[in-house]
Amino acid sequence: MMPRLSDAVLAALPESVARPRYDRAGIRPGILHLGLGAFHRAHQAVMTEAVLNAGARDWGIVAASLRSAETRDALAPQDGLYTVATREDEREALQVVGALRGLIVAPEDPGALLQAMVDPGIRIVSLTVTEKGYCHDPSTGSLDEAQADIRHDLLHPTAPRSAPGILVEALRRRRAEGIPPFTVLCCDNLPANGETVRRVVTRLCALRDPGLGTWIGDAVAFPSTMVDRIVPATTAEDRARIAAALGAEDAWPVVGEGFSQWVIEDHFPLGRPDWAIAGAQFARDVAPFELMKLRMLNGAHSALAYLGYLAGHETVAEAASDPVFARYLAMLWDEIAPSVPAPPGVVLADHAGRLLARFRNRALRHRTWQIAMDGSQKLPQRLLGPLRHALAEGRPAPCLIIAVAGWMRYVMGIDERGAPIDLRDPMLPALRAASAAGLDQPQDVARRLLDLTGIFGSDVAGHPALAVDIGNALALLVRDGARQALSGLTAT
Ligand code: CS2
Repeated sequence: MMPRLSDAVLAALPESVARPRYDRAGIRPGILHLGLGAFHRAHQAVMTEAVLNAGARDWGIVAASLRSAETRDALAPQDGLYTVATREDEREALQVVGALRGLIVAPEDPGALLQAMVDPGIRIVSLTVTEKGYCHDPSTGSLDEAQADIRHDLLHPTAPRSAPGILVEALRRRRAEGIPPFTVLCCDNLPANGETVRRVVTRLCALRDPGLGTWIGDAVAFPSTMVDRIVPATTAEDRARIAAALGAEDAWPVVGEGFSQWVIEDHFPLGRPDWAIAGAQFARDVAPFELMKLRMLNGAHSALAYLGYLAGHETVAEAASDPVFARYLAMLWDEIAPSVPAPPGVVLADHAGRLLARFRNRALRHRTWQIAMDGSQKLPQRLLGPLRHALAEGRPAPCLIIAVAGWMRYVMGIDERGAPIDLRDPMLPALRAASAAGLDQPQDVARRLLDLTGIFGSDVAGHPALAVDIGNALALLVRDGARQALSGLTAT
């Protein structure tokens, strides 16, 4: 029988597999991470591993899952070790990462998580809890005070469930114990992510205790970051292939592309790992990088996810290799680019070419369905921002409009062959109610979805010509299907 990956088998792994070059037992935790998903393990943890490999001793990671025990259950029997498989078409490189030095499942023991966050050795609390984890209103970026976990945390502030509630309580305890506050490092795809987290955290705190809210706003650093690496969900095939290559079973490896970028605002009052060793860039202003990432990459991803799913493309690589979709993508990027101030040294047309090559990486099975998830949280920064920009400049934006209509067609919940779509979205009840009129009434569905101000604000629905264009695009998608609609659009 194959052994399980663990410290004990590290030395016996094939030589081609990279592994920790330091004594794991000598590493002290300096980072507490909230949200132990594949993205963290393939991105920040890999960069931190490089710092540990270079000799740092006090930047180990304690990672907490805020919901399920699955990842902990997979990694705890492996001493926290896991494999990162970097895949580019035919090539695959394996690295076993040792940076995780503690695993916590918050719902099992909320006290243990808070206690770990109060440890003076922890100087950074980083987060990948996805867009919805910040409990904000996606159209304004303000705390959604009616959200269920936030209501819970206001009633039970010392036993919080939400990421903002956990940050507030941990910071409060540090202050009460005279321990300087950790730096809060958001690594999710939100616009102005540091500022957004500061806003929700200080608001939640002020609702609880105005004095504490002011202190958090003044004393805590919330640097912004731009994170980028395509990391699809791990498949059973990935697990089997990686186990065969390791000669050891890894219950939850992660798989990603070769490209990895991290741009970080350099504001860490208690210090930070030297992530530049791993290629991270430190910048005074992350905003241009972030805007480019959210609009050019994530915007195109979401457009491909909805329209590609409807056209029957299971993965991004399949969709981006379909000539109709490739033409559409090129036109979409031309519509988005004017809304993006290129960061220093970047030519947007070249950037789009590199994105297309990344999307076409056939070794990654990045499902359109996976990216389609949580659209209500993603649309504003990915597609509506560039759409507003085009409107303000009087530029036509048919590709952005059909992408928004593609999301609407998708949330109608029935695919082009009449099969149900497995919709995942925190606003699902509202989306279902708004699209109840169904496929026969696309104009009505479009109007009612545009009225969801949490997603669209009030300006989109209030713009009569735009609302009509979106309704017409939705009617076209219903009538002709996504591929034919794009074929017509890109032929003109
Ligand atoms: C994707 C992102 O699932 C999604 O919404 O668009 O996870 C994307 O793969 C990453 O942001 C790439 O850096």
